[in-house]
Amino acid sequence: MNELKLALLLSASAILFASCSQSQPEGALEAVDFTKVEITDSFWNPRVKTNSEVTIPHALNKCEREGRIDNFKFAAGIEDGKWRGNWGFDDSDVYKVLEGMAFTYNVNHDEALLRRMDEIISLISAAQCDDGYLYTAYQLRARDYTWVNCSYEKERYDHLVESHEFYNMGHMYEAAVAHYIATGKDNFLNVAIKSADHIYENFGPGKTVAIPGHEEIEIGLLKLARVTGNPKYAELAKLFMDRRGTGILNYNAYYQDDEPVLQQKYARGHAVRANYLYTAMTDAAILLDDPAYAAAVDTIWQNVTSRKMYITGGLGARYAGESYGDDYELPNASYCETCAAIAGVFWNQRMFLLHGESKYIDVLERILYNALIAGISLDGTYFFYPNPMISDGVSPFNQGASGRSEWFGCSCCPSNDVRFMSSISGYVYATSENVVYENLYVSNSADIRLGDRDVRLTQKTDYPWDGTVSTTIGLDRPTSFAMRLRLPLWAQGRPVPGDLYTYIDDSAEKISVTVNGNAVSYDIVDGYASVERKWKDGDVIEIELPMPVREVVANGKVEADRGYVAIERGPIVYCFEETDNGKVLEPHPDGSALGANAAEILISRTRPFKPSFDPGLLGGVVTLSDGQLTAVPYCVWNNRGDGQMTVWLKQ
Ligand code: FUB
Ligand code: ZN
Repeated sequence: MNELKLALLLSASAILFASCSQSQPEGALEAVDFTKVEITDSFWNPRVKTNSEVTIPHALNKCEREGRIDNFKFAAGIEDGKWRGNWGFDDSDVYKVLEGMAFTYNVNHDEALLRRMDEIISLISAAQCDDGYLYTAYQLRARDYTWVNCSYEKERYDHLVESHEFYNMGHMYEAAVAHYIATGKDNFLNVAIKSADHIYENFGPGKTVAIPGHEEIEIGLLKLARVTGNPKYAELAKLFMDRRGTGILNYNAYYQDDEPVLQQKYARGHAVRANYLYTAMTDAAILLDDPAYAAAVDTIWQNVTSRKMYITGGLGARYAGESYGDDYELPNASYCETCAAIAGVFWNQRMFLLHGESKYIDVLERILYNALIAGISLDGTYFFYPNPMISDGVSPFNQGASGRSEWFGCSCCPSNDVRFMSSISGYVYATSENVVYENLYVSNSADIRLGDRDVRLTQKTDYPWDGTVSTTIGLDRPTSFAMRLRLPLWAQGRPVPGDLYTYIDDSAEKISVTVNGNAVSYDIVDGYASVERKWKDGDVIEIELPMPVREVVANGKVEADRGYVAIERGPIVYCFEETDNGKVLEPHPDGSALGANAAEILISRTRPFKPSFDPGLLGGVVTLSDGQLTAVPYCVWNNRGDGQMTVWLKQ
């Protein structure tokens, strides 16, 4: 890639931050920025509100009480004090919470929130060394006295394999970019630039050949490249990725270092690390217009979605090493870290932007509505780190707890929830030259720039409980373009793109689309119902997605699920909790139910499950009942106390 081409691409592309881009290369896909979409529904809106009103203050409070903010103060020399915390990468929680605050500020323009961000940013800025280095644990020589989990050395960059110095910086860059976009202020962005310049000078071309043990900085660098237009940050991100598999980390698969990334054909190692890497590789494929990167992520994506993904979209089978398992290794006592789910959404969003096909959003949706939001309680203050398919209600699967926890010693997941939940509106729409993609169905109103035209969309739906979605189009003058409405695979008789899961009854009704009440024929383009016409102000396009209750079976190669069935409706995967059904698991021969795959409930195919909306239950959900058994959405399990739970039932 020559520098000029890279610079041109840099100035013309955007992910999540469409408002930053100046122009759009012909046909390039852009996500409609989260600031342009106001969510108005009763599923996501309460969650986003809880995030801003409850979870952000909760996480900030935890960061304050556990010394994470003071550590910046001490490193800056503003006050005397010793580093306090659990892990050297504790700084990253502050960055992630700041990122969530920035996204939230863009929605509510709360001056107090802006001031609080500025206070923390001024500490971060003061803590940064003159040369750009920033990592409070080393700056405060934490290991000399308190660093409980420290197996690291003590000088900067002397143990990059585990210190997470670059991981911290990646989160800082993401937060700084979000803050810049949200506020227009460059106080945080300048800290990020100073750090990235410092890392480039020390580890860039011709300098020390090192890589981080935990990917993340690559994502941040690519965002920095976009927002500053400076190609050297993309160059550094690519360098860090291309150095993998050259033995720097002893060819260790845990760190995705056993092969060069372009030769990797399957997901391996620590799942969050892996998914952050694949996110960055996909972003680099887009930004640098690099077909080799695109081919590599296509192959890995195929492996993950057809062999390594849970029915909930959860990623990462093993507790050991928090890692991906082998092909079809999907035990129900699954790890499925919340961070891995969030990273899975990041990755699939970029896969969609790379290829424009709906199957990536299908996978994104499965992760989003199931594995990801299961990680946070409805009240916004309790969290899961792993997200298993089964729980015996007593085994301490959640970092020592048998249910949700308020925070963790390593609190990567709660702080990731904070930043993710405030950015959900950025996943609803995308555009290309003459096309609007409706990717997620959620009541909202959106202002979309399509070329030189403004398009206002107002979506109304009770999704995910009901499949009717109507979108009113607002225009200043009649305009020709294509509306592409995603045809979810689940509405076409298929749960996933590959054959990892199938519906027992895979029949599918025709999906109807109307314009102003009249049925229209549509083309199917890349998995979307595409209706191209000259739209006029007030036109209403409506899609009706049938939502029968579906029974799902896993591919016979998934040993854990042989003879078992799971239940879905629309994008929602269901589970059976003890609260509704009494004990749902057979005891394991060794006395514990967790780890067993057995569930004693026998599902009767002659008594089909019927949906009914219960407004008073779990924030308002559709439950499924066959008269004897009641299933609730997996995403809201363990909101009524600890107890047994299973997704899979014996057939
Ligand atoms: O190492 C940083 C984070 O902590 C990882 O991404 C998580 O898996 C947890 O181990
Ligand atoms: Zn995590």
